[in-house]
Amino acid sequence: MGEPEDLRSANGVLEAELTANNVANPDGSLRYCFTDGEGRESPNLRVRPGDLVILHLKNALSDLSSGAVTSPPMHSGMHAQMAEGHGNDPCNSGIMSAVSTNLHFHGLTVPPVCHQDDVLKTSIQPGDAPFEYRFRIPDDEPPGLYWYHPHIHGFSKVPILGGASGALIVEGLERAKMAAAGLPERVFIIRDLDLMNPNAPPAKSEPVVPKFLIDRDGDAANTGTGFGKPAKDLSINYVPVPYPDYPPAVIQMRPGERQLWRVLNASAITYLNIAVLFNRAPQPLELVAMDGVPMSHGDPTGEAVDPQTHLGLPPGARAEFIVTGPAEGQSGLLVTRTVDTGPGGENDPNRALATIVASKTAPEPRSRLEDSPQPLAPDSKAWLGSVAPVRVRRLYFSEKLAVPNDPTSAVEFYLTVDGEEPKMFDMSSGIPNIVAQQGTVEDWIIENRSSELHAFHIHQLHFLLLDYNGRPVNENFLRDTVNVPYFNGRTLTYPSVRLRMDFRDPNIVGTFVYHCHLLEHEDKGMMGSIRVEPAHLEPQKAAEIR
Ligand SMILES: [Cu+2]
Repeated sequence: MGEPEDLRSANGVLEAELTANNVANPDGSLRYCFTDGEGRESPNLRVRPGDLVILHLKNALSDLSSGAVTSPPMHSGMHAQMAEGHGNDPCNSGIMSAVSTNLHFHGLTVPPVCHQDDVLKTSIQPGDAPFEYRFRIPDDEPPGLYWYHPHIHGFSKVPILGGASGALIVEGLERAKMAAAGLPERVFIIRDLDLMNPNAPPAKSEPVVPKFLIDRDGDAANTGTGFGKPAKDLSINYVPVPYPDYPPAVIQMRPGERQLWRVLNASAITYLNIAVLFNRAPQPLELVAMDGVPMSHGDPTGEAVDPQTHLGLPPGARAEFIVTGPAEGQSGLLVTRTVDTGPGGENDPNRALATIVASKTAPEPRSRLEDSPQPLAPDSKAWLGSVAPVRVRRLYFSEKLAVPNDPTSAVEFYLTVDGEEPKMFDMSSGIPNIVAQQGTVEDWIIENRSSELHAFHIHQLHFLLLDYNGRPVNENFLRDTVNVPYFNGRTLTYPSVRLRMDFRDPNIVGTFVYHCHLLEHEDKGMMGSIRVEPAHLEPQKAAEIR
């Protein structure tokens, strides 16, 4: 199995062309991809803190929706914007359609402004001149795995499902975690795609054959058994591992070799729970970083790695961990274990992703971490867990039928600030749902009032998971995406997570979004916006001028 090719910064600059392409296969499946000037597919963008990133993004998308003859559906705010004469300014066009594109740099703490990391207004149309992204990787960006993907609200699921995503690696993880020094590294991008064999019965080897049901999104519903037809197929580095037999990809390693694996869940809707098995026994995965941030980053108490036997990764999440290869002659398996998405969720069954084959002649990985790195200076900011929040906010996920008495009507998805009326996110609204102040820290309690799992993600910053379902979790790492457990209808309170949100970074002043990272939920309204005001404004003043 191949790995994405590397585009590395040189002399402090990474400059590349990226073209958004799509194609409809004869079987009707849609494939999306970013290619660089040399035709490399979804390359790894490798940068260092302080580097300048310049990307020339060209939109070469065509409208693949069946029977499309006229212009694609356009965002409701478009006409008003056009009337104001914004025309085709990609920074303010207001056009968000199936053929629009842009880039979001998931996890990076770069400013939420056009040409950097804005998704509220930035939209590039086919025929537009190449659009320039130009931003600096902050000097204090934690080293680790980030990623890029388009983020056109209402149209994010199809391109991601089609493969439009790639890794962005901030080098220097070994400077924060000496355990990784000198190790060869691998990048594994797991994506989901529409089922290649949707009508096939489950493999005979499955111990149970659950009844096939459809959830409210129209996907294969959670069977609660760990088996049966998945909602989506998975691929690893674009090698599909399709239902029903899940023919695994192949990962070659030298016997007993230690490697750093960087795993990204770039799925549109599929939750992963990654494990490595030798002879069916789970192996320790020495967790080094989550969501692009090294374990105990900024926490002076910890250098040790965290041994886990499985790693839950909602769509959008990343894990970087050290794997020790099988002995010669022994074979291993990279699998995802089943994820209980709730009675309203989709089916994410147990399945293999790749066999791990140990051989003395396995090719060495292309990249290797530095042998004797300069240790990273400790984070100058206090550990998030020890900073007092200035306030507590409550938000909740919920779902509702568009026509309450009609079970066949569309489902609307909401992410609401408690006390407000649940509404699908409105791109044309200039009023943020939340106003916060730079320099502060807040606690957000996020409830799930629906019967399916959701994945909370916020742009531009990381948070600390404090409580999961009311219980303290004592995590020594940060996340930018987290599962919010489903409501089973039997508890007196709704399930929730408590997150400590970090607004201390001066880079993140401006307006940006938070949303469910199941993209069909985001597309159907499960999103909100937050404006972070500069520190010199009193919060009350900030609210008045919004
Ligand atoms: Cu969701």
